[in-house]
Amino acid sequence: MKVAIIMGSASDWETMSPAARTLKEFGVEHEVRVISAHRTPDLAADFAKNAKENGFGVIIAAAGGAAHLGGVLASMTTLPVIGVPIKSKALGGMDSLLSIVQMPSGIPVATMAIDGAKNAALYAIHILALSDGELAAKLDEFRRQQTEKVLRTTIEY
Ligand code: RP5
Repeated sequence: MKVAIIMGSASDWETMSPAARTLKEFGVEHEVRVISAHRTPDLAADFAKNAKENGFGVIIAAAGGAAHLGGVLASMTTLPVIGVPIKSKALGGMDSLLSIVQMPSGIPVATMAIDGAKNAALYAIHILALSDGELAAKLDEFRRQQTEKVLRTTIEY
């Protein structure tokens, strides 16, 4: 199953590229697209309604400001949607965070940290790994190496 990385604007790409990089490192097929809940609402609806039959298993939705993208996509699919609040110029991303996290009961969106692109990819991998043993083994190895790295860390002072 593929992962979709959907961004409200091309200006989100710099923040979101680590998500694509992480998926690539894990060998997870993915597509990156710009779809805006406000500027291209018809496209957003079309994408969400057809995402499952188009082979997607998880949708990552990144947006800043009035960040309704994840919620709008989630309202039209039962695929898991992971929201990434993008740091905004005016309010530092608090607007994005609150727009994504405060979903009405019944339409969940898993909300990452502000600019949390890498964790969004990892969370998507966690979901796919539930039904993919090879991916689950890669995730275990990633965790093992991450732990090793921390244990080897020394501070010079
Ligand atoms: C949101 O508005 C986008 O997700 C982006 O984070 C923000 C600014 O978009 P641009 O004005 O740079 O296109 O919709």
